[in-house]
Amino acid sequence: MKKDQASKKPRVFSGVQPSHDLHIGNYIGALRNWALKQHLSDNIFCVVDLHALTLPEDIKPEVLRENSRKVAALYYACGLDIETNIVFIQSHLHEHAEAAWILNCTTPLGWLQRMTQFKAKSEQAASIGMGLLDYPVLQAADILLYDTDEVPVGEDQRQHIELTRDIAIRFNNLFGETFVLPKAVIPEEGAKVMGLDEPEAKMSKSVARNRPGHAINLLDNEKTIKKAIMSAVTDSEKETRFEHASAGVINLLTMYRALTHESRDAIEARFEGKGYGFLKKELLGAVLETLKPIQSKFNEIMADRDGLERLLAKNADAAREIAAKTLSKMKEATGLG
Ligand code: ATP
Ligand code: LTN
Repeated sequence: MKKDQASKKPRVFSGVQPSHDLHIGNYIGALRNWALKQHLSDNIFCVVDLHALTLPEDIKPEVLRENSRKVAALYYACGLDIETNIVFIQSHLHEHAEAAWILNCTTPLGWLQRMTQFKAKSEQAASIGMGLLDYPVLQAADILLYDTDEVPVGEDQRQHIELTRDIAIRFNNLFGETFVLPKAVIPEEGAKVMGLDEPEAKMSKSVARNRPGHAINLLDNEKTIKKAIMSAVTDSEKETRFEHASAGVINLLTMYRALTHESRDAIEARFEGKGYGFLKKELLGAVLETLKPIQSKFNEIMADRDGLERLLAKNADAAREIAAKTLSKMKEATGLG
């Protein structure tokens, strides 16, 4: 479906699961980019707590509820303007689950069984609920309910956004033009930050929870961050270069570049012949400089809990106004309601 041509800025929608503490990979791959380009678009950012429930053994109810507020506060602390962005908690609206059910009925099972994230997570989980398989359909509902044009995410989400397009196309073919087709927006640098202790694997919240030194969490203190960076895996070479270095060294350089916005040439010149200890020290400085204002803004927002609750309730109303319209189109098209 074409949006009103005269209409305004592109609609941006994205979200993060409030499953565990957010890390620097979430920031570099997603949150930071939301803030950087916020003035160019009409933005909705969701704390996807229904998604966090797909591995229910992983998270206690009171922790999930508190994490949802913390993640919303972090969205703002990472630079989103409170006045111009809609930040809300997914489960505050019933429309997402309802739209997901309708899309479930038009999405072939095989499409979901092919998702690499489902395969990886189901291998690790002790027991697998239907929600884990259905996760990308709920994600498609999130995106499609808001006539989304762009979805800024890290590399690991590319497949889910492509699936969202397929789900939208199939629904449009079956029931008439209903959905805008969204596209993924993935950063050139830092779309896949790797684990500090295992640079062959993506830095991940669920891994970080059980492995100190895997990630740098956005709310970590200086001592913890220093320890994680100083013990990051590198190699026995001495070349501090983007090309032909080991995965660990490339990861540290990539984080450094993403945080400082310096060019590759400038970075290689700075670190030439200096050894990895120097690189780690400089990276530590860049990380602390980035996280300090984020942490203090976060603390400020969390100190006014009532204010935060009121803001989230107001934003849920604003989101509902948009989502309800699309859901009623879906119901109309399918003969429901
Ligand atoms: P989990 O381990 O619980 O799946 P996660 O660390 O993979 O969590 P998500 O909530 O799945 O984080 O992702 C939130 C956003 O951060 C998404 O846009 C995702 O693409 C991005 N992201 C996650 N991990 C990384 C990473 N290591 N590097 C860059 N971007 C990332
Ligand atoms: N699956 C995403 C989280 C997510 C999301 C969304 C991202 C749920 N719904 C809609 C973008 C748009 C993840 O990052 N793990």
